[in-house]
Amino acid sequence: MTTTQTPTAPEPVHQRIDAALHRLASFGGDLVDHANRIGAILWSPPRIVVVGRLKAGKSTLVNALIGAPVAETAALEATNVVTVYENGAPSRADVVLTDGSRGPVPLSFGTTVELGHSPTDVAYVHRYVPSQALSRITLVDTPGLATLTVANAAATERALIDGFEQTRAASVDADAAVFLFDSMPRSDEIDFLHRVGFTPLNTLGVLSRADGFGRGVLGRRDPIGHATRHAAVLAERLRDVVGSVVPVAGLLAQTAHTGAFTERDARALAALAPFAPLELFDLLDADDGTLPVPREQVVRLIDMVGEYGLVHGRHAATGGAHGVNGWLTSVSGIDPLTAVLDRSLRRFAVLHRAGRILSELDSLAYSHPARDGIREIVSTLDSDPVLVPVGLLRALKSLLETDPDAPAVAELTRVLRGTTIAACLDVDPATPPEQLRAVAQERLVAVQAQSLSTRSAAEDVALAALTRAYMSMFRAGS
Ligand SMILES: Nc1nc2c(ncn2[C@@H]2O[C@H](COP(=O)(O)OP(=O)(O)OP(=O)(O)O)[C@@H](O)[C@H]2O)c(=O)[nH]1
Ligand SMILES: [Mg+2]
Repeated sequence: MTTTQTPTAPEPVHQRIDAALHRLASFGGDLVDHANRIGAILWSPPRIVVVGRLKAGKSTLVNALIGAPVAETAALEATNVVTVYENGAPSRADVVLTDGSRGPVPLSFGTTVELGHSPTDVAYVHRYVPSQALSRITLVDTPGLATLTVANAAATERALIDGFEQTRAASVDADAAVFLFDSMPRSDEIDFLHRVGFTPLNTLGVLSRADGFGRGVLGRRDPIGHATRHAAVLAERLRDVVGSVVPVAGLLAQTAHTGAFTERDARALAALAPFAPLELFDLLDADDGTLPVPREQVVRLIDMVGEYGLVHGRHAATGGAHGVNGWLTSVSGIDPLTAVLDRSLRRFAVLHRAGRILSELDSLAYSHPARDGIREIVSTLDSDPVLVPVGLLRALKSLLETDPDAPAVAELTRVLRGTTIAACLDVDPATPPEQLRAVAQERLVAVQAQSLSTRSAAEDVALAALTRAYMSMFRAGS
């Protein structure tokens, strides 16, 4: 490992686990099936779940990310079942019931799922959509959390808890979360995230509906600029919950990415250019025929680009639908969001998935008649320096569950976040390799000293994982 390489790159992690699965399959018998089943988990894209309050804009954001209007967002239609959107052709849907059974369900009008079951019997709907965007991640849309809809929260929780044995088949196995809120999240929403086992490393905050933030488009401050500054404040306040907070106007991104905006819409928007913003809304309210385009057309524009787009998108409309789509994309914040999803969130999602697979192997090593051979495979993986970050993340998760105030929490988080050895050690990026070695050795000694008086089994595991991490950093410099 050199200082320029990331110690948490996922691809070598995949290769190591794949090699271990080949060894597992070589034992023959039912272990071939186990290896295939676990291999399918390994090679499928990580699952990112979108959670948040009722009407926070979750389904709209899912559509924007997929680039097709597949998730229901009608103002009166709340999402009432967890829905997994996975890349696949032809477009189709399965329903997975709470007893783990699964069967195909028809799609009406090409997108709406005909459940044929009461939502309380449904664990989740599995939608296959041909989509380039879904080839790297699978997205999971969830019913909104709200104190008034306990059933919704229960449905989401039931599908997210990574249950073993009896609930495994009915769990969506999420690896990371996008947490949407349009103001400060409530404590019950935060509790929910902790309960389903997400850490700030695999949770990204989204300040949604940024186009209407504060007093909206008619306010003194630009809502998106205001939302951007507020996102930085929220990121600081929510640092125990999310890794960062990105402001996003999902509606604007959805319109731009789904091709909903036509040339006719662009002409109508351009025709509204002569009016001052306030005058525009007054004329719309008065509905006295003074507007140069029919009222329904203006209402359609607001449905697609919001009041913000109506006011500020007019200048872009002279460039036609293409001009408007480009402008919508740039102000929506979708590109920065996609970049974070693709880099940090996906990285931790992949590590999380790898951890899940190691747990599967652990339980096989415990229960299978060929346990000795399987234990050998597990111990080879456990001592592999490439899998160090997987062990760190597993240790962090269990420490957060049992002893969230333990000092190792901050240390594990820092080492996991680092993409270079210097960052993992929290030293100047220009630190020469021999000095990095010395710092790694100091940390190693400190961790070993702490190991003499631990408070819990989870802390023991955490310190062992840190020992392995510092050891591999120490060796990397030699
Ligand atoms: N102006 C504006 N409106 C938005 C934005 N995102 C969503 N909306 C609107 O908010 C309403 C709810 O959006 P959804 O995406 O259905 O919200 P949801 O969180 O999936 O709602 P539930 O599934 O019912 O919890 C819809 O009318 C959307 O058009 C946004 O970024 N800006
Ligand atoms: Mg929804």
